[in-house]
Amino acid sequence: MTAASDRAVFAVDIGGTKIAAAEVHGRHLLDRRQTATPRTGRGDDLVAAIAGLAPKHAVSAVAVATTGIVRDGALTALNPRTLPIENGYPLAKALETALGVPPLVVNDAQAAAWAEFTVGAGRGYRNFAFFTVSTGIGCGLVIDGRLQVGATGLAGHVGHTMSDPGGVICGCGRHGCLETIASGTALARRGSERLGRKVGAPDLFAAARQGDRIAAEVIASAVDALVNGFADLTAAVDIDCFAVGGGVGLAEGFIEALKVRSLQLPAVFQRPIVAAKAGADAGLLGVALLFDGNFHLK
Ligand code: BMX
Ligand code: ZN
Repeated sequence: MTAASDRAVFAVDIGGTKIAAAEVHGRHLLDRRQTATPRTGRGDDLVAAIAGLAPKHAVSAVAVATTGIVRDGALTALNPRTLPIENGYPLAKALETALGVPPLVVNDAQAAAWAEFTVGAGRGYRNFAFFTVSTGIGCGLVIDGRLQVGATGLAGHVGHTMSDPGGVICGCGRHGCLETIASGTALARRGSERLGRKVGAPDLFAAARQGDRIAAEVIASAVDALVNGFADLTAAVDIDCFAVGGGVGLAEGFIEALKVRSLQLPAVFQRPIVAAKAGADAGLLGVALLFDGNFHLK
């Protein structure tokens, strides 16, 4: 192993709306900056935006967390509504050309799960799941202490397991995915439909707090879908603890509602549900920690 932790890692987190970057020294983020994600559908525009965020001095280590499926350094959107991009865009290769060093590229939720597992809410567990409930629903799994990426990069994409067989079509092409019921985007869409006026997820939470029964029902169906998703995952791989983050996940009362609903499940499926701790920059930190740990993707 090199003395990787002695040097800064230029870490990048590509989301559907913004690209964040920082120089990560050990566990510390310095010079954090961000720019709007170019939603042109062209991977080269993402790379140009990242190059614009790079430090002026030469970088010796680059680590990238990104929404979407990462396979052999190539990026494909599972839900192209989140990030429009050509299938199999060679992100690692293009970044190496732009920045001069081969980067580590990992899915955003997988990277954030690693940060939570290493320094956040997942410390001390061996079988751990991190969920981000935000624009979409991302998930990263650590099983027996190892981050799961999967043979094709798909591991943890639990946002695209089925919650409602008769549900609406998802950007991934399946019907009734968890992401179509419980993501921030889904809450805004379902809330707007049911209330007959345009609302965002924060408006829906505010309405529910003020006693609006319909808003509360829409949120309750998201809570129900997520808790059942947790139970499915527990049945599949016996998770020890679920940490929940993201703008919706950390909305006031949401985790409490998940816990209350979870107590109605048969005891065998119940697991601790806790708030994520690594914060909004968990993706940046996690991918830098993976880099420092000489993490290799297949
Ligand atoms: C989508 C999918 C996942 C991602 C998740 C959370 C794409 C482009 N993204 O399910 O890879 O982890 O969203 O992403 O298919 P976020 O941007 O909402 O945090
Ligand atoms: Zn889907």
